[in-house]
Amino acid sequence: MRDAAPTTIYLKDYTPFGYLVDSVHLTFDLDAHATRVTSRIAFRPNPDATDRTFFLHGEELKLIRAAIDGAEITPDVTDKGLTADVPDAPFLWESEVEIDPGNNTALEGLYMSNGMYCTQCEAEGFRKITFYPDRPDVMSTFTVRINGDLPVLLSNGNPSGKGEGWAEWVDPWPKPAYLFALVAGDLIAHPGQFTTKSGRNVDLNLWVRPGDEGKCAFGMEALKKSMKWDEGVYGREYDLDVFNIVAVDDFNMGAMENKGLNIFNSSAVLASPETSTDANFERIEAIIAHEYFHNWTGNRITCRDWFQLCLKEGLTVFRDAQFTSDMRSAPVKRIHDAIDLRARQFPEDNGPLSHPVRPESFQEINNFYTATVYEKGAEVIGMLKRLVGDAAYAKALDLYFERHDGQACTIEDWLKVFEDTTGRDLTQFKRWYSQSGTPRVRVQEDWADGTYTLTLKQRTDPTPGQEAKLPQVIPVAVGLLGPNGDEVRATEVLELTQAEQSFAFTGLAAKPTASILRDFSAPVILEHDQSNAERAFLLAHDTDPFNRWQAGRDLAQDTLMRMILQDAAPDTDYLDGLLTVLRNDELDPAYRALMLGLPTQSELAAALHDRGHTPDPMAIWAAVETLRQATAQTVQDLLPRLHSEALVDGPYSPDAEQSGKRALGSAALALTSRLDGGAMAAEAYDKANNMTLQLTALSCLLRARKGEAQLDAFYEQWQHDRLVMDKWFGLQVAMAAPEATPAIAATLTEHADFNWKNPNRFRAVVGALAMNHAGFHQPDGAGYALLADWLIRLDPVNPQTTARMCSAFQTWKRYDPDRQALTRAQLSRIAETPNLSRDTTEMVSRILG
Ligand code: 0A1
Ligand code: ZN
Repeated sequence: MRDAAPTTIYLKDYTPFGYLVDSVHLTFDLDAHATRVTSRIAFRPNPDATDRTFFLHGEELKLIRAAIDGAEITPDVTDKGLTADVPDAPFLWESEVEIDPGNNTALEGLYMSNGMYCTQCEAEGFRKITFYPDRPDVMSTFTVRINGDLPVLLSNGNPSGKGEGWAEWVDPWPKPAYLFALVAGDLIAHPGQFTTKSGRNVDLNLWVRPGDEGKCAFGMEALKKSMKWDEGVYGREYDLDVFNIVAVDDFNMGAMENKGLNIFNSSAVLASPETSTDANFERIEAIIAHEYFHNWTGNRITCRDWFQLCLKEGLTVFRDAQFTSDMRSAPVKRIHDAIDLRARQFPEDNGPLSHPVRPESFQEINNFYTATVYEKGAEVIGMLKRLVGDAAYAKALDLYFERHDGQACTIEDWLKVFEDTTGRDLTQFKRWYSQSGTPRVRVQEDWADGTYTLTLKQRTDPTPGQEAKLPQVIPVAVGLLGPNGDEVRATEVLELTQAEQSFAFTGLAAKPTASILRDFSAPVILEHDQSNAERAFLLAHDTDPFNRWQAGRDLAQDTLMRMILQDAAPDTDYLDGLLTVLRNDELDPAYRALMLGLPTQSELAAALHDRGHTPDPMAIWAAVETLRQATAQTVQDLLPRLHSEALVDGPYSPDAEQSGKRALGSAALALTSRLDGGAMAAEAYDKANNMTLQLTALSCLLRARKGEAQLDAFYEQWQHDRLVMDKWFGLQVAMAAPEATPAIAATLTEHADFNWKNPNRFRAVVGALAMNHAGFHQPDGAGYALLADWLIRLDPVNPQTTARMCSAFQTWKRYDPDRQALTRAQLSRIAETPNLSRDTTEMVSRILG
């Protein structure tokens, strides 16, 4: 049974643990339903702690034996852990427990996936393996012996011995328990080698299930590139003799940075041109880099407590974004990141789940692996770098690594290295970590006597638990363009620190057009009443690629809003601007493809709500369809040539150049399908020789309400490949007509291959339902009911994935009273489910508000 009142944990209550751990020795005797875990842990009193309560976390463990300094004891055990009387001096703790990995469907702790043992310990999974102070500030070296009748037995660190049915590993770097990992199974290695800049040879291995060998090469190359990049850009070298990556099919998240033994969701590492799209390749490269970069930002320097999660995640996302920008196109990456932030983080930050980048309380930490902690956390670092400059950023990071290596740190430690290297007072900047909500910056422009004055006003709406907001430091990158399109003022970063502040640009010959928030210099909502003529001017002339794209986006949003609210026709400024962009062969194809994108329907709903209107999902959907149709007609003559861009010569490569061309070609095919009813897409489907083209063609056909034969053929072709089958499931829901979406999703959940206990498959159908805006928000509430049914079913099996998917309901208060009532009923139904997990209970109660 659950606690009646779940406990809330507060940042302000932090106290260090009463004991330090000098070493951990673990022995695993693997068995599907009765694995024995024996621990020998050397504790000593912590001189920096006052509370000497000896409490070890432990959940779902069967205690067989416990001893202190060799003498057996009987500790007090509850469902949360144990307490015992211990000496006021160093002592050896021993315990033996039994666990049941074969029945662990929550995928936290030691569990099984397709006959393979694997672990997931972040954030608090180690306590499901053995009794331990399972908190990130307790760090120790680990020695692990695995006994098991399986060919491959892996753990953290370096191998220190192996024989028939056993292997031993020593991790010399002290680490918190959340970085512990063990993998055992019938796996095949894709090997590689890396020589570090100081000449250390590292054996790399990507371990996969038999049959997946052909999907390893790209991941291995991405790993080597990441290792090289971190040496070159951050001076960070790898620190063990081996680096292992394992692909598992059942995993709640993307991947995990366990020391020397990264574990990946197979969707985040396995790739081949036939089975993966360009977007998959790009994501895989970024995730491999992300996990690898954690070796320094997360592992060597870790978090004092889970409130500091952004210390490792914000920084590591920032680093992986830098890596992707260097490997691919920096403007394209920046635009993708802004799209993603607006799609995932803004709704979170402006709704009932809003929380600071560094939260101050939680019930279940797993609910705080959020877009705010990760992506806004990375944006905060980007702002800091912009404010102090590149050289000072590099110096501060050197100091961070030098000062804090081997420590469990806080945001205060992080900011202090910047204060110490730059002399800057970051007190106000720190509000980015403590204030939730997206700041809005309103722009006012004045022009007189050769002086252009920009007045910026900032405000942040109240968020749960934070009524009043203080001004934040907002770096606003601005450039000015003259009437002929020349840049008359190069980019300058204005520091907005007050609620309202004016900035004057003098000595101008004519009234300029301002390009504001260049490169998306801060994660804010810009409120700038520009005319469409000004937007079209920026779309044609802005030298900042981000804002040039943004100008097109603003035009698109403006026309969509007028189509929705006033039944207006599609705007010609937008359509003409687009035509000019598409005709311009000097522009990167990837960039032109981005220009063809529209704000998401959910974003439009938010924009309508912001302006005091109640969004009607069907009206939004209809406007987008009409605009797409008008776009197709306007650019019709260009489409055959643009589509042919996708058919690049030579062998497939997922690099930026080829994938950019395919993105443009695919966008052209999608528009063409609106004119020819899918004829060209059917041809493209037959000719497709990689998954990007195959899936694009299939999606165009489905959107044209065709493609039944191709859908069946796709199933026949790829039935054996679970990652491709996830696409087959997901695409049908994503492309469904709004009225048909809930029924199509429901039918797919009855398909023999719908293995709902696998998070990837569950997300492919149920997650896609929540992402199909007009389909999910059907007026009869069928979408809400179906999602709730499945969340209720999944919760006892996998609380973490259930809780994460509750966020589909977070925007419910934007919609009309009928939809609100329907949503509330479903949320209440979930909340009232007996024995609901702590994870889901917390999410639903926050969403209900
Ligand atoms: N630290 C990982 C993310 C992660 C978090 C929790 C997990 O299980 C509950 C798994 C992975 C990362 O940032 O990649
Ligand atoms: Zn991470």
